[in-house]
Parts: sequence; C-alpha cells; structure tokens
Amino acid sequence: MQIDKVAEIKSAIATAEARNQQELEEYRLKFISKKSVVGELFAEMRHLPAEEKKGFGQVINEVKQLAEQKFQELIEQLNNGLSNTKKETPDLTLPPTQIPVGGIHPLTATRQRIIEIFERIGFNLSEGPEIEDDWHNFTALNFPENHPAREMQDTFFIEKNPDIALRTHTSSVQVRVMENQKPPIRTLSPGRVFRNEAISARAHCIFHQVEGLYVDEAVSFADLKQTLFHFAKEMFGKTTKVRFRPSFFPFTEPSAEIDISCLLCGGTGCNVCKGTGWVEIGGSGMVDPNVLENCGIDSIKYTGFAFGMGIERIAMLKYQIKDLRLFTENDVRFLRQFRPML
Ligand code: 2NM
Repeated sequence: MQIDKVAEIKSAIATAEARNQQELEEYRLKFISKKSVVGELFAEMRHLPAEEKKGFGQVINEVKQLAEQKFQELIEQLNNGLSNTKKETPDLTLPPTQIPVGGIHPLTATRQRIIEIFERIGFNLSEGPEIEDDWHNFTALNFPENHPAREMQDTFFIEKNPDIALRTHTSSVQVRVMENQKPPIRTLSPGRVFRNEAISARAHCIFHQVEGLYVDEAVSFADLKQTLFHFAKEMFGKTTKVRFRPSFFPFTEPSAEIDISCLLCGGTGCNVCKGTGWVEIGGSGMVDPNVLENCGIDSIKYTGFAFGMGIERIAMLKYQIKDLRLFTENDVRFLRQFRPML
C-alpha cells in the first residue's frame, strides 16, 4: 500500500513540468512544502511499528531528495526559457551600436580633389613606372650631362651603366605620353617620387607629385596662367590670389614658380607665409622645344605648358598640417581627425 503510493509520487515528480512561475509554485506546494505529499509520507511514518520505521524513513528521504533535485531543474529550465524570450524581443528604445568607420587619408583626399579639378577641364590621367631609366627621368627632359640633380645626393640609383633609378619626378611619365601619343595632349600624372634627402618636417625621401602637361598648336603662357588661376581658386577658394615668379627648370623655358596668397592670413603676413603673404605651391613653364623634339613632337608646329606640385605640400596648406612626417606615421590621433563625422 505505502510502496504503491511512493512509486506513484516518484513518477509524478519525474514527469512534472513548470512552464511559468505559477506552475513552479504549484510544484513546490505539491512536492516540497510541509503540507506536500512528501510531507504527508513523513506524517504517516508516526503510525508505523518501530521495526518498519527505519526502512520507510530511508525510502521517503530518497523521495524528498528526488523532489528537491527536480525543483532545482525546473527553476533552471524556467530561467533559461526566460532569457530566450528576452533575446527574441530586443529593446527598440536602446541607442544604436556605434560602428567604427575609417576615413580617407588626407593625401588621398587632396590627390582626388586635384584630379577632379583637372579632369573637369579636359585632362586625362597617365601613369608610369617608379623605376626609370636615365632617358625618361633626365636626358629626354633636357637635363645636362653634369646636372647636380643627376648625382648620387639626389637620386636613388638601382644600377649604374646603364643608369636605372627611382624616378625623381613624374615628368618621366609625361615623356612616355609624348613619345606614344600625338597632340593634342592634356594629361595629369599623379604618383610617388623619390629623392635622396634628409627627412624633416618639410621634406621626405618619398613623396607624391602631380604634374600636368598640355601640348597642342598655339598653347601659350596665358593658357598656363589661366589654368593655374582656375586650379588655385577651385582648390583653395574663390578669393585666392595667384602670382608667378620667374624661375628655372631644365625642361621648361620660360619657367615660373607658382605662389598663392596665404590661406591663413589672406596676405597680411603670418608665420605660415613667414610674413610675405604668399606661399609656394609648385613650379611651371612652357615645355622646352628640346623636350618636345626629344619625344618626337614637332616643336615648330606645337607648343606646350607643364606644371608640377607636391601633394604633401598642398595637403599641408589645405589642412594646416605643420609636419609632413605625420602623413606616413599612421598615428591614429592624426588619422582620426580626417574620419567622417557620425
Ligand atoms: C615642374 C615644373 C615645371 C614639367 C615638365 C614636364 C615635361 F615632361 F613636359 F617636360 N612635365 N612636368 C614641369 C615643369 C614640372 O615641377 C615642379
């Protein structure tokens, strides 16, 4: 009789379920509390003869342990179930997760803007090798045999006789364009160039240039001036003034340095322009007839202008960056400043 009852309770414990707090409480009342079926078994023990008490006591203690073990299981199951339902219904009032984003490097942004300005007035892009022979880097560009720029102090030579070197300017690209294409030529050559110079806040042995070239019939110095006026105003703002200073380059005659009115003080004089009101942005000139002839272009029929500027220098002026080494150090405190705002 008692044994049947115990078996019945054991099986009821084994199959018990608790889908919510209320069912869990029902289980507790039925199998754990003093007034539970297990509690009743303990009460019944009093009426048993002494010799049966010990054996029956062991049996109901076992049932009590089973009931408590199952209770812990039901609590665990219920808790897991609750956390699952939490995942299924996210809190839509929470602020969104911030996704970290990268930015455009200031040199890339500057190069892209320069390219955009010249592409809109009919220039295409040209590229060439970073490792050049003497002809494309120097000889075709009218550099005399003993010109100082050819010497070890400026040029990184890879081989001697015949000379192979890292290009010192992207004019070498334009020599290749003139050799391979007929005028009209309007081309822009952005790229990395290499010069054996000590690294400082203003100079690096690897830097970036953009050079432009326009060759056609009757291209004049007025075209050069107007093109660079247009560029300066697009790049630095409508109020920017431009001036040309006489200069010398082996590949152009006449040659001129290009200055713009200082962006910081607007021309009144400050430490960026060293009190002059002007800052240099590059060099330019009319392509020397020797260069055109070296590249197979008739210098009687055709004339051309060319210009070159350092992308680092333009970026430093535009963003007021005081040290050119920042461009290559990849310090996140610097790069973060060019990240898009969220
Ligand atoms: C400069 C300054 C002046 C230049 C010349 C040529 C070429 F190939 F046509 F001869 N390309 N770029 C040039 C002229 C570059 O950079 C300061």
